[in-house]
Amino acid sequence: DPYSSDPERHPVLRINNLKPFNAEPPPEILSDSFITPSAFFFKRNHLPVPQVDPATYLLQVEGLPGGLLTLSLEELKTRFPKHTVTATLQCAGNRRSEMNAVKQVKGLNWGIAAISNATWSGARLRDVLLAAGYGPDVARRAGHVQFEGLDKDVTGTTYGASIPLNKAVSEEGDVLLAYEMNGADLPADHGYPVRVVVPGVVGARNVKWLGKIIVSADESSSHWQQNDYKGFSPGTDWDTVNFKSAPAIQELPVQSAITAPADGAVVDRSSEELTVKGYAWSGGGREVVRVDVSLDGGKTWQVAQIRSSEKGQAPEGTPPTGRAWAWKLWEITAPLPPGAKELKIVCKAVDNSYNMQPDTVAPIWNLRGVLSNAWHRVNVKIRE
Ligand code: MTE
Ligand code: MO
Repeated sequence: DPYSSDPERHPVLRINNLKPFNAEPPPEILSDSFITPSAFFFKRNHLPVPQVDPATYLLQVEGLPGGLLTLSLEELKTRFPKHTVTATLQCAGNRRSEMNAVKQVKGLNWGIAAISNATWSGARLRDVLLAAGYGPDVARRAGHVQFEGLDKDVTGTTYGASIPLNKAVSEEGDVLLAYEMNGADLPADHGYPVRVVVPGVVGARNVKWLGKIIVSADESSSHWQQNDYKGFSPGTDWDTVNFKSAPAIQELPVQSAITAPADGAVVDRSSEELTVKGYAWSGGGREVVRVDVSLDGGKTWQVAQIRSSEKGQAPEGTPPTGRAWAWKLWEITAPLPPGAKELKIVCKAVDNSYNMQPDTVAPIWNLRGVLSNAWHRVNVKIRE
C-alpha cells in the first residue's frame, strides 16, 4: 500500500477521499481563528505523501543562464532572506458539492471548507531565480515557471504545475519557496520540507514536496495544468470539451461563504438575536472590501463587520495595498425578524475591483465543478 506511510490526521477533519487523502475541516472551525491551525487546514493530495529526508533533500533549478542550480534545505534557508506572508489557499473545487446539486460534475465533493489561511515563511522564488541567473534576456524567451513535486504515481509521473514567469519574478508577487507554516516546519501533508506558495493563485499551482523548478517557454505539460483545473461553459459536456481551448486557472474569482450557522440548524426564538459568520477572499491580491448578508433570501441586505486579522492589526507579513493575500473573516449579529419561521441566509462579497459573486450556480456550472462561487445560502428554522 503506497499510502501506508501517510501521516496521521486530526479526527475532526471530514474525509472526502482516504487514499489519496483529501479532507476539509468543519466550516465553523474556519471562522474560529484568522489563522487556520495546520492540523485543521484542508488537505488535498493527488498521490501518496512522499517521505523526504531533510538531510539529503535537494531542490533543482533549471533553465537559467547559470546552468543547473542545486540547493540543499540548509542552503535554501541560509543563502536567501527569510520572507513571511499570510496567504489563503483555496482549491479550485471548493464548494463543488453545490454544482453537483445542480447537475453531476466530475471531482471530489468538496463542501465550503476547501479553503484555509496560514502564515508561510521561506525564500522568495524571485531571489532564487535571480541567484540562478535570471535576467531580462530570460524574460524575452521564457514565460512560465514549472514546478515538479516529489510525489509520484505508480508509473513514476510526478505532480506538476506552472505559473506565469511574471508572477514568479515580480517583487510584488510574493511567491515563496516555503519551509515553514504557522511558525513550524511544514507538516508532511502540506509539503515537507519545501512547497511553493503562490499568493492569490489557485491551490493547484502551490506545489508541495517541491523537487524541481524549471524556467521555460512552455507551461507545465502535466495533466493538472493541461487537462484539468480549467473552466468551461455550462453547455460544454465531456463529448465536446476541448481542454486546449481554455486557459489554466491561475487567479481565482471573488468568494465568500457562511460558516455558521450550519444549513438546517434550528434557532430558538428566545435567543432573539442571531450571529452569522463566514469568510471572504478574492484572487490576485484583490482585497475584499464588503460582505453583504441577507436573512430573507436576498430581498434585503445588511453589511457585515469584517475582521482583517486576529486582533484588528494587520497579519504578519502583510504587504501594501493591492496584495491582499489573506482572507477576511466577517460576522453580523441581527435580531430575529418577528414572525419569521425560517431564515434564508445569503452572503456575497465584493472585492476592490468591484467584482461580485454570481447569484446562482446554474449559469456558472461546469463539468469539472471548479470556480464555484455563487452567493452562499444557508437555511435555518426558528423554533417558537
Ligand atoms: N502538490 C503536490 N506535489 N501534489 C498535490 O497533490 N495538490 C494541489 C496543491 N499542490 C498537490 C500539490 C492542490 S489541487 C491543492 S488545492 C493544494 O496543493 C492543497 O494544498 P494543501 O493540501 O496544503 O491544503
Ligand atoms: Mo486543488
